[in-house]
Amino acid sequence: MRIAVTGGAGFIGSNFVRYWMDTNPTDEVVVIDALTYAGHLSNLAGYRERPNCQFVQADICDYPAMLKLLAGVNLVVHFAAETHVDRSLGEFEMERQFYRSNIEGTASLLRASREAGVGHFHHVSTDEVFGDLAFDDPQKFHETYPYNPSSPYAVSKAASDHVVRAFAHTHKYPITITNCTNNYGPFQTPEKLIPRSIALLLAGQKVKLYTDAEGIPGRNIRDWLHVQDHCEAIALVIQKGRIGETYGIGGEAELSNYHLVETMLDIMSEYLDRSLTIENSVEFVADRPGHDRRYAMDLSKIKRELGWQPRYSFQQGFLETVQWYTSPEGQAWLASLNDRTSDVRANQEQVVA
Ligand code: NAD
Ligand code: TDX
Repeated sequence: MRIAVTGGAGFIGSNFVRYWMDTNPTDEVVVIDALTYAGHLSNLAGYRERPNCQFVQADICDYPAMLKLLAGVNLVVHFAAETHVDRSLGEFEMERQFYRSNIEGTASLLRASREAGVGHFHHVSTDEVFGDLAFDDPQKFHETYPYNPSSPYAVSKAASDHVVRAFAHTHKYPITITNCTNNYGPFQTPEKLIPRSIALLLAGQKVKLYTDAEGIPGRNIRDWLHVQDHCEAIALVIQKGRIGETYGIGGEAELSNYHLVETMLDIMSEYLDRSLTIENSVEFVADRPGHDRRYAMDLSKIKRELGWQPRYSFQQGFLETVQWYTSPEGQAWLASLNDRTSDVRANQEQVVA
């Protein structure tokens, strides 16, 4: 089998390439990635060099290039996207890039896949398409929950889901879609909460905890899933899921950002051999505009149909993750990104308490 993975030099895409090559060692894998600020070839070290792996730097919006690359491919797994919410809230040139890559890019890739005769297209999406949940809402997001995206990033991913479904409907094209909650694990660009905070602590700086209008820091809740579990779930949906269906994926590990940072400080205190506390290591900073309160995914469908559930407990997965970023490998990886990874909020964050 020959598979193409878009966004395969990014965080989840690269973890997926390694997972797929480990579990399907005879498959040929074509990795397609534009290498934006979020794509790092070092994420694929040890895999990219193998004879059954081909890396191509290309933009998914480039239809002729996609058509050529997808010749002979059986399966497309589509991760490529602009993914950082804070960037989507920045300058219009940045916001526009979300619509271009995530919507136009998905549409162009779908057309090229069909034209090239690719037999299955898997679209990787997010639970942010559903908007947010109240802190005390007993209901979680599920596959038929109404779409209500609230940031340009979420809008672009919601639109991409619709593009995929409409294309499948119109052309009877075989697709599957997954909507997943927040991922964590190795090789995540240090703009997202977990790697950004670890990188700040390693540099002797303070974690920036977004603080709401009522002055409550770190109140927002996310449902955290280890990236390895996400990769396993995607592979299962591809191999055993029903064509045309959508599956929700999540970690069943809802945590406030405050609680997550406290746990991180405990683990990092041991590593740095000094007591890190909220008081000495965290700055409460102005909130993200329109900050979604809470995300959580109901896993009934994927459990019932495919027997999947996360393997990692948050405690174990998070400990291993912090250990990876503080390991020589993790620190070398972080150091190698310094010139390329722009932190959109750096030097702009207003301390509020
Ligand atoms: P990431 O930002 O780490 O990686 C994205 C990759 O896509 C990068 O390698 C980048 O170079 C590439 N890319 C961007 N635009 C491109 C283009 N026009 N053409 C080709 N390549 C392009 O993202 P991630 O966190 O690994 O997310 C991967 C996918 O999973 C995204 O579709 C995202 O919406 C989805 N997702 C992410 C999470 C999460 O918590 N990170 C959760 C649910 C779903
Ligand atoms: O420095 C920070 N301080 C802080 O308090 C950062 C970077 C974030 N936060 C808060 C905002 C969120 O409540 O932490 C939470 C997590 O923020 P992000 O890591 O930016 O993730 P989020 O906005 O929840 O979106 C993520 O999950 C869904 C991914 O970036 C998306 O690509 C994915 O679709």
